[in-house]
Amino acid sequence: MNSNILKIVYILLLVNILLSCTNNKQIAPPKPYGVIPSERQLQWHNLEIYAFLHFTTNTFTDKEWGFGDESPDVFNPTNFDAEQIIGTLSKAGFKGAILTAKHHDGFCLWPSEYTQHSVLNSKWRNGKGDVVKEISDACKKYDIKFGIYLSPWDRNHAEYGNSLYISYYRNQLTELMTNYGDIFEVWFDGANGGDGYYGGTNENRFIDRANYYAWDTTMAIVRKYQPGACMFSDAGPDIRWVGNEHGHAKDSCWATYTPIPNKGFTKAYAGTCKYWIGETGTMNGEFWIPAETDVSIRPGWFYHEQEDEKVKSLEQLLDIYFHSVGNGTSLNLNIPPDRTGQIHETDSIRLIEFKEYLDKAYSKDLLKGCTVKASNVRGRKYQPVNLIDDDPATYWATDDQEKSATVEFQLDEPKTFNCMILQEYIRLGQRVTDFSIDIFEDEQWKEVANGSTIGYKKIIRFDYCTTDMIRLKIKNALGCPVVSKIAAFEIPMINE
Ligand code: FUL
Repeated sequence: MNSNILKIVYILLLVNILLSCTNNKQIAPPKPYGVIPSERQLQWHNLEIYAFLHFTTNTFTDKEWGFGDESPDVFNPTNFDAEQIIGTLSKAGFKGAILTAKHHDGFCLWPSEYTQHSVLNSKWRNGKGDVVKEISDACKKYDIKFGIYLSPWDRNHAEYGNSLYISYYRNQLTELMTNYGDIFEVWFDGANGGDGYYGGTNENRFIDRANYYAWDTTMAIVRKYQPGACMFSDAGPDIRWVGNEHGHAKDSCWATYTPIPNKGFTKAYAGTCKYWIGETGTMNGEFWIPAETDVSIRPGWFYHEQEDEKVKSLEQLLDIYFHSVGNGTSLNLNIPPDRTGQIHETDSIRLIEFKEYLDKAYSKDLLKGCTVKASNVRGRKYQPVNLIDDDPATYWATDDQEKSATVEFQLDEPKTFNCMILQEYIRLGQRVTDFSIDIFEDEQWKEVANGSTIGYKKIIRFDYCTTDMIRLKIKNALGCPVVSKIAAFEIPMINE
């Protein structure tokens, strides 16, 4: 070997060593952008679909809001079966259930130590029953998370409006937080104060919404006994109301949120904030308070026989699903047990249809195994191939200064699809503000869909298209894009 060849070999070796050093250099992950979710919120995001169970004396009196003067005797389900209720939810793919332990009428579904106005004095199971216990036990059996709704407003209680009631409410909250195992969500309703029975006085009682519940102290009970539970109200602190009851979040939806108090209030609590902002949240908001979309499968929240014909159709449920889960919120779908104390057959059939549709829709991710390349990659650990693996802990990220970038997906053959799912790696905050999905057709890129936010999840639907090259174009983001998942599906048509 002459000396020139030797020199070239040495140089090549050196270049190789240098290159592998750069590749192996640990490049720091992006810094979190803005506020980020807590561990309990991350757990909650992953649930995506859970159920509301509205059940109380209203089920038997055919009301939506009981006045508070109902005799406990009216609560008498003929064949209460918690396992039928929770088993049905489990079969339908639901991950949690939130029970109205007490609605505005004040009747308690558990034998509370602090009142006689409960199952204790009902005919049901000769006063020995406990709906909260049976539902929470069934949740444990079916591995479904269990949540509690405890109405702050109580139209039965004689002391509602003064401080004695606040002690009562907190005692009840403590009972529920300590006697029924792990709770994943506690639901604080913003509907508070007005007319009621109030121990027989039958009057109007209005409360000082800003101070009456001393929410910070009341909520501390939940944090103390159930640190893993998320608290819901119009203003959080963990989950916000989506601001409507028809099941839609806005297409542009932020998990970040700055609750704005109503006029005359200095702080935003349940029932005291501009709740309609919940539909979009707040870009660059002060807190991470994602939205829950709550809506009923029937016109009312409680079961009414005359609504048996009005159970939402599969098309309606899917419309709700795509506008709630599809916009990064969780769906809390109310399925009210009927007078037997079970989920009505019509509702249960619909839930199974819903599950079957989603299973079919998501049965084949067309991006699996494709070749991926990005216009910018932060480093070896942040390759775009992370977008198509099944590991939610890996993600594609760009260099800090790159707020727009593209990723191309080369399929091995043309495929037809009409839906894509995108997910940001929200542990590092919500970032994307503008994106599109393009396909390569007739020798050029063509936009087939676009959106603004992605967040925990964005499900985007469009007309069927066929291609072997797809592009995700992040047009803008608040910080460098950090995206963990992208998938493409051919989903069955639905008539909305
Ligand atoms: C509202 C209540 O007044 C309804 O009865 C229902 O419980 C719904 C989920 O929240 O504010």
